[in-house]
This record gives sequence, structure tokens and C-alpha cells, in this order.
Amino acid sequence: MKRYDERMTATRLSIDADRLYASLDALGRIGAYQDEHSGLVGVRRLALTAEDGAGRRHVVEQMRALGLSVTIDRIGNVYARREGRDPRAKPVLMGSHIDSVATAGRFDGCLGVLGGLEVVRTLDEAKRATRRPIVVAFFTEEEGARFSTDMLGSAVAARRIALDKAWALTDRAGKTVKGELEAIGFLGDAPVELDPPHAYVECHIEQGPMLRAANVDLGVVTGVQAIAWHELVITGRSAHAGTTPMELRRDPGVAAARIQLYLRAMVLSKRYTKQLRATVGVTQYLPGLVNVVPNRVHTTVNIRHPDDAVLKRALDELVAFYATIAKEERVEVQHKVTARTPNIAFAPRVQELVAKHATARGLSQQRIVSGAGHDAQEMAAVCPAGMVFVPGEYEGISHNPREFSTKEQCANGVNVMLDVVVELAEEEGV
Ligand code: HGY
Ligand code: MN
Ligand code: MN
Repeated sequence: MKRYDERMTATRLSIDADRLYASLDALGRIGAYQDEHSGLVGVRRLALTAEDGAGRRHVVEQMRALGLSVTIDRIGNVYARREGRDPRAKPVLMGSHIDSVATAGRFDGCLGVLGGLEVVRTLDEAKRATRRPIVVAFFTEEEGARFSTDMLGSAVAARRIALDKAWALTDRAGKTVKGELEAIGFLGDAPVELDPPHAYVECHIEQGPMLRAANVDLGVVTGVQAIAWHELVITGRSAHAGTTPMELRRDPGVAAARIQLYLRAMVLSKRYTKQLRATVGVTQYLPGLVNVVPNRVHTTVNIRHPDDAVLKRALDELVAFYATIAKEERVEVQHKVTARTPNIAFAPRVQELVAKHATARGLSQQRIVSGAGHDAQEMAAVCPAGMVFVPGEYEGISHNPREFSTKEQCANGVNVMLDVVVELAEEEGV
């Protein structure tokens, strides 16, 4: 009996890069919008909107056309199963997300889902059965851009977030996750608790500059950094912009500005190894009028660090500063933690498989920690999980219509995912 590696090299399959790229374009046309800043065509498929519903139906149609059995669970996660020689064996799962931020490109998340379908197509064309079933999944609201917490669907599947809590989350218009799942026809009836798969592999764009700058073909992802999201409501007192002396003001806008500058000082300080990344992405002044001192400010803080213990220290300092600001500016600062995940490490075994198959394909590679959150970090709680990163052009910009990876970059990543999945799907055991 030939060793796996010999057999594998002999029959190394490769995906159809044109077909993969065309499928990314086709999905990217659903929810396409003309970006007013860049003039580029971007993607806007916020979770559980009509556009997300259309994107979901488009992908489910492809899953069914491939003869996969499709299951939709109660948080709207979709799993498409290709049977294996041993239907009782735990499946190998590939997946990601197809919901997007409001100013997205066509690669973020979609590469992992459509890449998974391309792996299935390639195996089918080669009449290549695998011992284990293979499942391609997409998870609900990975971005957190509408319902305020990221990796929602995969966190429910991995039991980190309870279903009823997830269902009750609301967007800014007060619409609930459950109501919006129903509205787009994806409130499934399958249980959300995922039976732990044999392993999970996700191919995703890096969304940053490192791999392209190092001129390597792909990233072997070692883990994901620690993440915390806060939503703040800062309440002061509205007043006339002209007649109110500065010393009488209780201006939440000044408080919000001081918080943003304080974050900058924390990032630059040595206390956090200069690896802290802090972003204020949303600031809304109310009533938002040129001649009125605001009475309320809604703002968000997104803060991350490779080491959760360091992030914890930073969060303690930040929350203490909220209290200082409240006192000094005589405002009320309420903050809610809307997302909080520790840094995680991916399974060394899966990392080694990614590295081995990249080498076997003659692809250059480097280890990299993910700065972005991913569904894979939730799957890592229930099974050996890993990621293949694909470089991006234009300094790897993402969450922006300029997001771009070449056909070859995408094909390299999905081919390595194919190799890793096929090897995992032949592994013995339950
Ligand atoms: O925000 C993130 O890290 C991811 O893109 N959801
Ligand atoms: Mn993503
Ligand atoms: Mn994203």
C-alpha cells in the first residue's frame, strides 16, 4: 500500500482557478454598490439583509446543484455535506462567511465558502471519494457589523453564545436577529450545537500587508489575536453653541474625543508592547447640529492585542479612564462589552499540514497571527482547526472595495486547502 504522501503526490488534484474566480465575481455582484468615496464597485451584504438573503440563496443553489445535502440551523448557519465512504466518520469541515461589512470587497469570507465548493467540484470531477464526509459551511453574521458582535453564528455553533441571546440581538433600527432570519427565510430548524467535526480548515484573505510585503505565496495561520469591542453612550447636556460659556458645558463630544486620544497614547506607550491596535469606528453626535452642544454621543472602541493578558490590562486602564472622563467632563459614560474573545492558537497538526502541502506545491509561506477575527477561532474550540491565508494587493487592504487578491493567489490558497482536507478526510478513527 503506497504511503499517503506518495499516493497524494501521484494524484495531486488542482482546482479550476477560472471557475473559482468566476464564482467570486458572481457572488460579488449580489449586493454590489457604487462606493461614493473611491468610485469603485464594492459589496454591501450586511448580515440578514435582503442582499445577504440573496447571497445565501445563490450559494445554497450551488450547494444543491453539487448534490450536497444542505442543512440550515436555527441561527441560520448553513452546512452542505458530501458523503464519504464511511458515513459514520466525523466529517472534515471547510467554511467561512458570506455576510460583509457595508464597504466590502468580494473576497472576505467568500473565498473560504466558494473555495470549499470548488474543492468539492474538483473531487467530484476526479471521482475522488474520501473516507470521511466533507462539509462546506457558511456562518451567520461573522462581521458583527449589523448586530454588534462578531462570529455570531459560529460562536453559537461552538456554544460560546447561547441561541436565545443571539436571537435577541438587535440592529440600530431595533430589528432582532431572529426576526431578520425569519424575514429572509433562513430561520432553520436544525439544532445549533455543532457535533464536533474531525477538523476544520478555512481559506481566507490575510486582510493586511504582511504576506504581500514579504512576497510569499501564502500564510500558515498560527492563531488569532485577542479582541474586545465596546459600545459607549456618553450623556452630557445639550446647550446653545454661542451663548453657553465653556466652563458651564457638559459636552459628551469632548469626552469622546479625549477617549480617542487616550487610546492613541495607550497604543504608543511601551506598556502594551506597542502591539495594541485600537480603533474608534463609529461616533454619532446627537442632536448633531452645527449650533448645538451635543447631549449624547454614541461611539465604539475596537481594541486588540496578540496576548489576552496584556489586552486585559489595557481594558482595565481604559475602563478606569472612562470613569476619569465622566468626572472631569461631568458627563455619564456607559459602556457595554459587545465582543470579547481571547487570543487562540490553531492546532499545530493542521498548521503542519498547511505548511507541508504548500511546500509540496512549491509555494513560499510564512507563519502569521491573524489580526482579524474568524469563524475558525470558534471552530478551534470544538475541533482541530486551522487557516490558510492568501495575500492581498494594495497593502492587503480589506473592509474596503479596493480589496483584491489575484486569481493565482486565490487558487494557491484553495489548492492547499484541498490537499489538507483530502489528507484529513482519509485519516482513520471515529
Ligand atoms: O472584525 C474582524 O476582525 C472580522 O473582520 N470580523
Ligand atoms: Mn472575514
Ligand atoms: Mn471581515
